Amino acid sequence: MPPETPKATQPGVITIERHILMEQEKFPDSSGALTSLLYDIALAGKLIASRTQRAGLADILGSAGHENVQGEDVQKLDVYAQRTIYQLNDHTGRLCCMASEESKDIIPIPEQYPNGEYVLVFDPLDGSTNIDFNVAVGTIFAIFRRRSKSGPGRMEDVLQSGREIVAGGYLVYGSSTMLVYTTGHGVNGFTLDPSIGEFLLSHPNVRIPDQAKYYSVNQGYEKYWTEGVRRYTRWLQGEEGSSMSLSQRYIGSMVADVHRTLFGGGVFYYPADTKDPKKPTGKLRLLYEAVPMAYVIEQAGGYGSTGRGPILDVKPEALHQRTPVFIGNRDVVGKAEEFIAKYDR
Ligand code: AHM
Ligand code: MG
Repeated sequence: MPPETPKATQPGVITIERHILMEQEKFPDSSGALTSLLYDIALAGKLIASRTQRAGLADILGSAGHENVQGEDVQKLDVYAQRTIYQLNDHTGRLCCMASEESKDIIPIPEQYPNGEYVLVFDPLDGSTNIDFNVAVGTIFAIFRRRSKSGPGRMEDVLQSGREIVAGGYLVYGSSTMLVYTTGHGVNGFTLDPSIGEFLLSHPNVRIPDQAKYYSVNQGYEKYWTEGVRRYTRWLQGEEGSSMSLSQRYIGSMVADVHRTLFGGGVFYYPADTKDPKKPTGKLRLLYEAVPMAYVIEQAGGYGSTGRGPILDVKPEALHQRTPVFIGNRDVVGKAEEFIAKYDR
């Protein structure tokens, strides 16, 4: 008997490479640049994960000895993460520029390399103050199509609203390393199998649970909050006429806090406060933190708000612009908007 021709079946194990290619097949006219870009981000994630897991061993713990553009102490792993993402992407001809939380200005593509059609914005190592305590940290990214026609990328290419994103997501370096991303067709999560060095699809078509479970905020800053945010927090605790009573969790790494919110349900928020007069709109940055995470959560059925409207609608005016952030279940985040509209005029 001649051997049977194998039939095409659903693959048992889907690597991130295969998944990205399967996504690309939905767009027959695509150049493949976005596919390769996403794959390079996954590769950067593997390199950063391997470094963070050795953080206590190599001479990489602690401060690199200088401040970043936000006036914060730069950790050595921040430097490594920034360099890794930059070096994997500077020469590929896919990007016309990059922008990072750790760089004051737009990061140009070196002259000897071609400029491409996309823009990459990223926070190379979010939550890095937690590194010394072996707490989960992460990388956040978003990809936009350039607006200018050609040549080096310009400010107009970077300052786009979240509605213009073509892909976004994050990596969380926790008890395992995960990559969660979306190209606007649902959210998928991949877990790094360290024994084979591959991201495998572990969480297909992620949806935020209907039932909210946790609220997540730095409650140590309550004295700096507005009346609306204070009352909202009491509502989450079951007061102010609320029928829900949520548990509180706060890691202090946005990626990890939003990751838990995405899979566990609830709300993560970092509101505007009066703690630092230089940061009246809170600590988190619109482009590198709020927008990509809001994009992921909305793609998973949730909602991201500034407290007064959708984060994705905000048109950035400056590279390092900050914004209040409320991210989680649609109804729970919507309630924050109600309290803020009522009490914080
Ligand atoms: P970073 O990008 O410098 O690490 O700062 C952002 C981090 C977020 O991950 C986290 O949500 C927030 O800072 C925690 O700030 P705080 O310590 O004020 O609660
Ligand atoms: Mg950050």
